[in-house]
Amino acid sequence: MYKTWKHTLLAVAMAASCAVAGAAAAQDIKPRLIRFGYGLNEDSVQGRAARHLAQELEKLSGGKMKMKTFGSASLGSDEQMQSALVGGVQEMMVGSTAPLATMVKEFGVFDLPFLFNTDKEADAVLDGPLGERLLKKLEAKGLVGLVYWENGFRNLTNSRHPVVKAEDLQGIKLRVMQNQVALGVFNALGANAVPMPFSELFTALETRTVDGQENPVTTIQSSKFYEVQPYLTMTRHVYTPWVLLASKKWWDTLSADEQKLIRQAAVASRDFERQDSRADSKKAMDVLKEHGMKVNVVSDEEIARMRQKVQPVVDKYTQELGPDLVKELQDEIQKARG
Ligand code: TK8
Repeated sequence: MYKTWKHTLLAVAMAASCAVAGAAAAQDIKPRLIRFGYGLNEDSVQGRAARHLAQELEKLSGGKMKMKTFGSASLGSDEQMQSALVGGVQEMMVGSTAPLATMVKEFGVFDLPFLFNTDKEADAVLDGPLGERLLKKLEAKGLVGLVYWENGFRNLTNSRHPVVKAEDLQGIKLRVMQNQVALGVFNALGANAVPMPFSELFTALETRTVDGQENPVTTIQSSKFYEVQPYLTMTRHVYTPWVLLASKKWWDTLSADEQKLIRQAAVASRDFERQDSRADSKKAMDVLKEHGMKVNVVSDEEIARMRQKVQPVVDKYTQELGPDLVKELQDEIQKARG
């Protein structure tokens, strides 16, 4: 009897010390429940990476930090979640850079079209000093920017007709992300740009409140836009990232150890997500074709024409966002091109 009791005690003590060692000297880690929201559905790149993040954090913290993930904008659209984080009523989220531009205007640079050619260039710039500096700027606004996930190169879908040249956009009501740059760019291309939160997009397409939208193929597939959008035009007109965010109000209540663990888990989720996104893009194209989407690729000559058409708007927003910032971005892309 005594012996069993002693053994049990020993086992408990050992298990406890293992857990503490696993949690990297985290004596001061309190049990936490972190609500993590995202806009796409559970069966998407965001959903898979959110679950990876939650698992990573639970592992790193020896089970003390628990994350519950909420997909399909069930905690709100990107814009609403941003406000909830600022107010400290939600802990974490992932969302697009576009709506962040209303708080830190510099995030609008990622809506300038035809900057990046490859995802490698995007990784280099986002993980480099420029990407870091933009994340830092969020702190004064009540948000902690942790890492960039890949949303990806965006392509166009619509329910009216194939878009082969810019003129085909004439009269197309096109949903765009909510900032001035995205709006200006698509109006310059001839579309009738309508800013709208992503969470309202499927219904708007289905009811024909709008005719089209633009997103990476991974999202066109996971959000089932193929059900309501017969035409897909490969434009790769812009590469947009997602940002992993924490509420600054909440972040400041965490211990240094807890903050470190979240940062570690964030980096792990980023690496997982980018790999998954790139593998999934290839699969998504097949699925879209299987579902009968008519796909066309815009020719290089036509892309050059589109570039010319948007140039005045790009010049205008370069002035507004900061010519030095845009120059630095272009220089970093050149450097990454080698
Ligand atoms: C999801 C959005 C989405 C974005 C958009 O909440 O709004 O079109 O591409 O991924 O952040």
